Amino acid sequence: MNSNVIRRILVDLARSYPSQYHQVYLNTLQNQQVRTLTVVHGQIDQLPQKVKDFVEECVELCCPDKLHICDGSEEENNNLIKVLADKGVINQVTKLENCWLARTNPKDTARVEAKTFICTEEKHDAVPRSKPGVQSKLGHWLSPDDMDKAVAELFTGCMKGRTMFLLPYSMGPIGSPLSKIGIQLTDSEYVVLSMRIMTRMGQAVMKHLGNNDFVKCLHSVGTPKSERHENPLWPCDPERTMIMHRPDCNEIVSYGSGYGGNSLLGKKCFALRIGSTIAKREGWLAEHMLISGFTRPDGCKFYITAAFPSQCGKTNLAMMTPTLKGYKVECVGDDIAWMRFDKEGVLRAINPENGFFGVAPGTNHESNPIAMETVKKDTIFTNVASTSDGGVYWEGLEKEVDLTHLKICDWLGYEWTPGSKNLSSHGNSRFCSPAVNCPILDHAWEAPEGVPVSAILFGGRRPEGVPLVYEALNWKHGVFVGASIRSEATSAAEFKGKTIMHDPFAMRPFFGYNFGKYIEHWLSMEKKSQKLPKIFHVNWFRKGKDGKFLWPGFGDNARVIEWIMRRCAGEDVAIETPIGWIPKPGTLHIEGLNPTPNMEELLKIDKKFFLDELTEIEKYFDENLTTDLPQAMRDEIKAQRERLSK
Ligand code: GTP
Ligand code: SPV
Ligand code: MN
Repeated sequence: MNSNVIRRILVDLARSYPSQYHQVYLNTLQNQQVRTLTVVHGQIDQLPQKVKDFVEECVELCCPDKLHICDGSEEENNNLIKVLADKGVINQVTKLENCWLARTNPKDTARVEAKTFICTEEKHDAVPRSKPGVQSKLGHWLSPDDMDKAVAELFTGCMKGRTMFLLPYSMGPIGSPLSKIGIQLTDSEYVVLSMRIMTRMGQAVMKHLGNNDFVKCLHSVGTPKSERHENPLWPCDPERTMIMHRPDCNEIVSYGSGYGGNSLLGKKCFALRIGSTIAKREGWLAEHMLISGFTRPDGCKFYITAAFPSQCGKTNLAMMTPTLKGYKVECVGDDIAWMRFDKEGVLRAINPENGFFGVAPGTNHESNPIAMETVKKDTIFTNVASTSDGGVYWEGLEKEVDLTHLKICDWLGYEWTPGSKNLSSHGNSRFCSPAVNCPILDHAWEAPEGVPVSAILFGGRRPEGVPLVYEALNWKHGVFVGASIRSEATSAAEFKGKTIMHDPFAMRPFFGYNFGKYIEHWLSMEKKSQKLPKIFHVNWFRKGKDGKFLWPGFGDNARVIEWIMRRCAGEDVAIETPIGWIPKPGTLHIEGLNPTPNMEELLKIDKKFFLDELTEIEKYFDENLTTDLPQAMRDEIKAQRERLSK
């Protein structure tokens, strides 16, 4: 985004459409020249030249009244907390230590996939060639001209009356050869507080940056066309929200939302969308995956990574408390993995994040005691309910909160009574906690070289047909398994209902480039010099005829991981089926489970179901990828069909 280009577009727009609306642009432009900017914190002259240029360009565009250069200190953090608390944007959760609750504008509660764009000169660098007449479901493309226009329209003067914050942040430990630096400009204090938890943010990063390049991130909660607002405490512009990425110049521009992945630009925008394009160029992988270590009673430790779509169990698996005696789980990360093969050909993973932005509903001392411990201090809760004794509440805490004696105030701020037809908390309500709060954080979680990966898991919410676990036949088949992930829609994005959606590699909302090329990139990992992890597919969400989950899940998922570890160790505990290897009867440890799960049903492979599944996947590929689908995937479909038809 070049300010001269934007200036030119603005003037052109204003000339061609002499409406009042565009007159505003001209006025803004003129005003800009006489505006002064007050730097309220930090010194602009001490910024590296490239950072200074970036800030000046964005100040000129957005016209903030003030500039605050963040140092990341506790003092700065406390001051910002006070500002937000005084305004009433956040409230203290007095029962916990230094914890806060934010209630957002009800129109700004989740990622908006339909308004997320990848901008490239060539359309098909960003999105696959779909069938004529089919709108690609694998990302949205924007031309550089359209992006410049959008930026000019949306951002001109959008920070008037506000403070612009400059946040230097590192994805990955500061200084690690695998880490990358971003500079985010934002007009939201809430975003500053959250980014300080989710990334390594502050002065140390700026020092380390020097005059090197960085990912440029511009964010504004926006100014709605009509200044009227349902919730003045949470300004946003839902009608005009746009999240734009320019991989060729490492730029992210996000307008109109202050929530989660839309506004904490280090996470999905940088670590996945821009990250995946950098990874493609440099020969590594940026994935929507948890990373955790499993230790057996004999001391043998394996690290796994797992890609499940949003709200499908990554955080819970990453920090689970195993119900199998003598097993230990340690957490490296719960959402994003950057992985590359080292000189010895071992795949190594780092977690580029510094905190957890986890789903609140469903979290309790039984399902995830480690998360409950993690959120006890220094946490920002968003869109959960509050209790009259200064605590928090959400669906799943029924047995832990005294609902008969306490008053509950729901996520919208209204009094809430148990049994009410409305939920107390938004389905995508979250906790934002520093990683260091996690009592089972792995000792190597910040190791600059990353941890060695033995197995890669894929999975999703599949109420029907898909077994509890199966192992891919080989790497190529595993890539096909990843490309074929389907899962029930959740409230992490704007989709309503529980339709089964395609979510290849759990990355559908996060691809930074053409998914066909992404598959090729995965296939290219198969080299003699590289030891490939085994690939598995898991499904904790299969339901019985009564509509209940057949598998207890959570800590009992350790039983499935235990089987996976045995496969990684080369044990003969599997039988081959047309879709892959499943546990030999009796090899998956279910002892002690009450009631005994219906393993026959959980591991059942219905050929008809999988033939239909294959037809659906082939149709999806044909419609959405056409010629961009690598031949290897067609070969996998053919081979799987043959195996199923025998
Ligand atoms: P994102 O942060 O959106 O990427 O989600 P995630 O993949 O980390 O999902 P998370 O672990 O937060 O789980 C999402 C929801 O699924 C929560 O309500 C959990 O309680 C529920 N869940 C997680 N694991 C299991 C499981 O093993 N069984 C069942 N039945 N539910 C689970
Ligand atoms: C997800 O939706 O996968 C998340 C939450 O992890 S957000 O950061 O909002 O993308
Ligand atoms: Mn996620």
